[in-house]
Parts: sequence; structure tokens; C-alpha cells
Amino acid sequence: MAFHAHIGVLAFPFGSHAAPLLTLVRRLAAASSSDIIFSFFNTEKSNCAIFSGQEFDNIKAYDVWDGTPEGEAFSGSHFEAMQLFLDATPGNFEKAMKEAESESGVKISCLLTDAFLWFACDMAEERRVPWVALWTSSSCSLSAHMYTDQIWSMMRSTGVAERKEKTLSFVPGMSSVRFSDLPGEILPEKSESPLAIMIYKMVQKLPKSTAVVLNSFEEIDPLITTDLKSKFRNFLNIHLSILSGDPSILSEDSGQECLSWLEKQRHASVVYISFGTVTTPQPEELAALAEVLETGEFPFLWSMKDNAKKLLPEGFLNRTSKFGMIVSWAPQLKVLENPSVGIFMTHCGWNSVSESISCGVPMICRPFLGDQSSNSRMVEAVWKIGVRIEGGVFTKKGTIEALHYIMSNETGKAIRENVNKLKQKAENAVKLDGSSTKNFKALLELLKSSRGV
Ligand code: U2F
Repeated sequence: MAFHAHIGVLAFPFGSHAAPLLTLVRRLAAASSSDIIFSFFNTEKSNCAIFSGQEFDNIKAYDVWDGTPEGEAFSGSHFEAMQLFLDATPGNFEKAMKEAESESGVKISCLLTDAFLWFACDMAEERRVPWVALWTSSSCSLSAHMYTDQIWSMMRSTGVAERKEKTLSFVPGMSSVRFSDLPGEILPEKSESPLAIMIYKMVQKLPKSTAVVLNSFEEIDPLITTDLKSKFRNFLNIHLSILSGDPSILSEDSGQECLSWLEKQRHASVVYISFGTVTTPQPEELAALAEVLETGEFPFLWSMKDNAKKLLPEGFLNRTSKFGMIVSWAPQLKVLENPSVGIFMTHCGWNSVSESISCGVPMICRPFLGDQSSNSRMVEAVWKIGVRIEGGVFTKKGTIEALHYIMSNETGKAIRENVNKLKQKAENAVKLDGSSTKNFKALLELLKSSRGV
């Protein structure tokens, strides 16, 4: 069979970047006839985690070098791994792309990449093919990055003391976001970090892309959406969260166990806790949170990495086993969909926020890094669908207050109503005539019409 389009998909193999990219590709592959093939380039480790041994029609995974010198076993931190990988780009991708072209006999006709991989712009120009970039976080964080130069010049003219509370009043849709909520990578102090350099280069390249795709829905931030549409040739919000939280990563038993446990709990009584794939609170914060759950006997389901369990107070697991459960990985979307879940305690990674909205669950926010503070600010001050933990870290007092605030019939009522309204908007966006569906079709047409030269 003669294929017309060959899409080279380039993943960023850290945090929850590669999984939503694969979700998008799986949806595109399922919706296109078999005249499109997708070659998915990613590190071996990340490919193993997200494909989990499964094969999908018209998608072929290729492993790229992660940058670890041959013969050495990597034992460094998350950020060191990222640096090694970035040093290996773009050569590692180029090598695997050549292999995919020679295997399939079809030239790559379009690059669909994580937006972080800014050099894909140059690769696409050289190959004279379109570049489609997926921004895996929120529109507010993308917007903040797009205004980096203006933010810097504003910061230079503002005293350090005033900076904290100053808002981004000059950015459409962001007037409630304060300078102190911005991703650290935007701040001049951090501008030399590898992540900041990569994102700044991305900001310069994105307007040249054929399309920027975002895992969200337009109606969540109409002003930001309109502004970003004016900055890019195509700005396509596609709401993937309804389909993400990839169950393939989960062993069936662990998933089933916590879902069965949830079935036995009272309506909206359970606090679901997860801080994503990268972050873990400090031991003193974990201790404060654990103490509040234990003394208040709040039913809880806590997704906690195995290596963090040793940081819990001694005996906590035994003492709370009647009303709480800890798992090393939960089927998050299914958990949030369960009617017994009343609150999501989250770090505000974009996938988590988006999934919580899709399921109509209010949030208690404890952001750590990157986009998480601005996401949390939008949750609390703009969408009004959750609260940020007082002082930014878990203390006994702040945690109890946040839980009571949302659980109370009076104060939590508006928050629950707001999150349900937003959930409805998300559902409308994925209906047949919804904005997300239209954007998805536009993307599919763009890919189908690409031709390698
Ligand atoms: C980075 O975010 P994280 O990977 O830390 O967090 P999320 O964006 O919230 O994504 C976590 C995903 O993992 C799933 C969950 C989300 O889809 O459903 N999951 C699960 O299924 N079970 C579990 O027990 C725990 C998680 C970064 F740190 C953030 O700042 C960015 O916003 C994000 C996206 O770019 O990437």
C-alpha cells in the first residue's frame, strides 16, 4: 500500500509530556485511514512506560539515545537526566528519523513534536515540511511565556518588593495572575537554566510553526485563546484529558483494588491526593498532611511513589487503614470520575487540573514548580474551582482550613457549582460540533495533506 503522509513524532521524555502526545497520536491514527503512518521517536525508558508493550495500528515506536554515555548506568537527578538528553538532541532524533524513513520507504512529511523541542522548527524548514508543536500545559502558562520580553521589561521597572503582588494586567486574560505566580523559568534570575533557555528558544520559534496544539478547550480561557490565536498561524485546543491518564501504565490489580475501595465510600467524601510524576512534598509537609488526615479521619486515597512512603509518620499506614488507602499508582481519571471523590489535592500539573475539571472535582492546590503556580492561580482566582493551600505549603492549620472550606455546604457550594459548569463546557467542546472536535479535524486534515519532499 502507498502511504501519502509520514508523520515524525518527537517526544520530550520527562514528566507527563510523552503520554499526552501519544494520546493525541493514537486518536489521529484511529481517525485517519491507513494512508498516514506515525513514527514515534522517544527514549527507550519513556517508550516502555507509555507503550507498555502495546502496539497500535500505523504507529511505530523508535528509541532515541537518552544521552547517557555508553556503558554507564545513569544515577543522577531528573534535571541531570534532562540535561544529558538535551545535549544529545537533535542528533539522536535525526539518526532515528533516517532509520524510520529507510524502513518505511517514505520521507517524513510533517513533524509533530513536543513544543519544548524548538529545534524541530529548523528541522522542518530544512526538510520543507510543516511543524506542528504540542504544548502539554495550560494556555495561561503558554501565554506567560509568549510575553517573556514584556514581563522582563516590566520587572526591570518595578521594585523587588512591589513585584510580588503586581499582576499581568497587560496580558489578555491574565489580569489575576501575579508575577509571583509565574513559572520560575520566566524570571530573569533563572534565565540561564537549561529549561529556561529551551523555553525561551521555543517562544521565538513557535510563531513560525504551522500549528500550535494545546491539551485544553477554548472556552476555558476565551481571552487568552483569542490572544494566542493572533500570535500563531493556527492555534488548536484539543481536549485530550477525557482520554488521557493512560490505563496501560497500570497493573490491573492495583487499579481494581482502589476502584473497588472507592465504591464502598460515601458520596463526595474521599480526598484523592497525588502530586504527579515529578514532585514529592518535603517530609515535614507530608507529616502535617498525614496528621490532619489521621486525626480528622478524612477518607483518603493517596497515590504516592514507593520511595516516599518511608517519609510518612511511623505506623500511619496501619492506623489509617480503616478509612484510607495508599497506592503507588492510581487510575487517576477513573478515580476522579468516581462519585465518592469529593476533593483532589494536587500539585496542579496541567494534566491533573484538566482531568479534575473534566470530572467536576474541586481542588486543593499545592504547586511546586514550572507552570503549577500559574495553573493554581487560575484555579483559585479566575475559574474559582479550588483553593491554594495557605502559605503555599502543607501545615496542619492550613490543610484543615482548606479541607473544611471545600467540604462545607456553604463555602464549598460555589466552588462545586463552578467546577461543574466548567466540566459542562469541556463536554460541549468534545461534542460533534464542539470547538475541540473541529480543531481535531483541522489538525487531521493538515497532517493528511502533508507530503515529504
Ligand atoms: C509535568 O507534570 P506531572 O507529570 O507531574 O503531572 P500532570 O501534568 O498532572 O500529569 C500526571 C499524569 O499522570 C497521571 C494523571 C496525569 O495524566 O492522570 N497519573 C495517574 O494516572 N496515576 C497516578 O497515580 C498519578 C498520576 C510538570 F511537572 C507539570 O508542571 C506540567 O504541567 C505537566 C504537563 O506539561 O508535566
